[in-house]
Amino acid sequence: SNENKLPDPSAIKEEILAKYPPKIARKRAKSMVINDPELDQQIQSNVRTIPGIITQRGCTYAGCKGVVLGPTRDIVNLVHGPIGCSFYAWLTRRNQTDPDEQVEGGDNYMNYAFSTDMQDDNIVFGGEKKLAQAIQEAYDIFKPKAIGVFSTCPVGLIGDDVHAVSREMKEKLGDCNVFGFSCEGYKGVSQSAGHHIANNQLFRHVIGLDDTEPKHKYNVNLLGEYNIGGDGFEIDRIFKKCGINIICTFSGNSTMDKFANSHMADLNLVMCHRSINYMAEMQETKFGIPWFKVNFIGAESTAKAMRKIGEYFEDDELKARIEEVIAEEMPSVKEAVAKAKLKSDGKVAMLFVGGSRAHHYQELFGELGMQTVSAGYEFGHRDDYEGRKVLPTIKVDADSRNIEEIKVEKDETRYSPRASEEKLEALKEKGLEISDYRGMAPDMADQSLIVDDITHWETEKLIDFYKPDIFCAGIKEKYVVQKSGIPLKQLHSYDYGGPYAGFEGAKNFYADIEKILSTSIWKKIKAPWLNKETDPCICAEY
Ligand code: CFM
Ligand code: HCA
Repeated sequence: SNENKLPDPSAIKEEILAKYPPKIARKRAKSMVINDPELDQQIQSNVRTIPGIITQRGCTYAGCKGVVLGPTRDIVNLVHGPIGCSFYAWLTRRNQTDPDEQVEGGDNYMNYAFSTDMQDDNIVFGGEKKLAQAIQEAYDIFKPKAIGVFSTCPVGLIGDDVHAVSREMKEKLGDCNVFGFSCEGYKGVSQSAGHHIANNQLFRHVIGLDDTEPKHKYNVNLLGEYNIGGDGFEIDRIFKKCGINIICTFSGNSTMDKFANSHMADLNLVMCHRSINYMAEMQETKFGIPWFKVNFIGAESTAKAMRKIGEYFEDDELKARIEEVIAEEMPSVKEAVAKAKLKSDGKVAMLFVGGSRAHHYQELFGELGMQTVSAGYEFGHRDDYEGRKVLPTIKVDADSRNIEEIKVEKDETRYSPRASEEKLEALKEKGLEISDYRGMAPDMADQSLIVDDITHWETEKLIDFYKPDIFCAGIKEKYVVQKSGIPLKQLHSYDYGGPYAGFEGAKNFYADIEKILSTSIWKKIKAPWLNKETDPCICAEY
């Protein structure tokens, strides 16, 4: 939290709500919380967006196909649906990969857009035959290790059984792991349902297939890191330097083989909790792999995460190495931040992104001396705002309605002896609570405004109120915000920059924010919709 006193947003909150019909105002009021870190506040989240209101959200298919499975290079991700669903998910997320990592010229299908290209007659007569043909065709051309089949909205509406077709084709092809995802776009209330479906199917069809003992001393998985703009590469660099082996990252720069062997890890590190907590929980239950939350966004958070890992392994040599690495990396970070701070110190930011970055990036802005006055997730759940303490009370998650809960049982043959009850108790005593993390709210200042699933109307009004020096969101928000005079930094794609994770990433971020804050170009712009002469559609009320 920050000592700077923030303006009281209650009046602007009332003004925003006054524009809505009463029923909608009552609903939106619960998703807008004036933060008081002292109070046990609740925020409404993970509920259906009100029809007719425009927000930032995407769909279940995006969360499953694009987010979780998108960054895996050697699986053919075949979209069963109309071509648009595949086209608009084609290389838009900037997840990077290194096909030469294990063997030179290794398989990489990420550049392709695979689709069954559903047509009207498939909607009327069914598309299962076409799907089987497409799987066969992809197999004949690429001979991939695996093919994932992703359902789009029409698949659910007409009832094509992607799982039955996948099973049949897996049997027919013999050496290719074919499995389907019931990730129809309309399921759940946002991308979040898609994460859950992806986690379940990966766990069911891939995790645990390869029991090879890792050769390294310290073996971890990094969960919820997608290698956007090369973030995962920078984290890999730091881990290598410290002598820690990442068996598998879920799912940045991942391969099917890495997934299959990931249950042999000693520890799971969870970066984006929202998208991958299901995997952490299931691996903990079945294989006894403990997990804790880490954040590699921010140099200080990176150092903190590495130290926590050192503590976990209880090895003095490792701890000393981690300290050495931090000492090597920090001086240039400090130099970079001091330079950027000349521009950034005391400035304010607003962050409205996804399900974790609106929290994680507050660390980086904090290092720059900038305060986040208002923030929110697109599709976070209450635990992402409030911390894990709320988990037992959120059983009625709106998005779990259509998701098959998979029953996970302890696997005695593989259960990690490293995760004994005593070990977990000992860690707790050291203040290293396993499976514990803080949400966004306790880390934000008194009177900051937290808004879930923010609408365009709310965005406009809040920009007017706070007049932030920078607004962080995605591509759909970017140009509207900039035309209203405020620079927008994309925290999804990084505006084609990055990496921003780890030590090198922090330096990149400082420099990019410094550049943005050094220009006054956006203030010189007059939004076209404010010009009555040139905009014929102007609303009288504006
Ligand atoms: Fe996790 Fe992500 Fe995010 Fe996310 Fe996303 Fe993303 Fe995001 Mo875009 S997995 S919740 S569904 S950190 S794609 S890499 S940037 S909205 S904040
Ligand atoms: C998604 C992907 C997205 C979109 C980003 C944006 C991403 O939600 O389907 O709106 O700019 O990070 O690529 O979140």
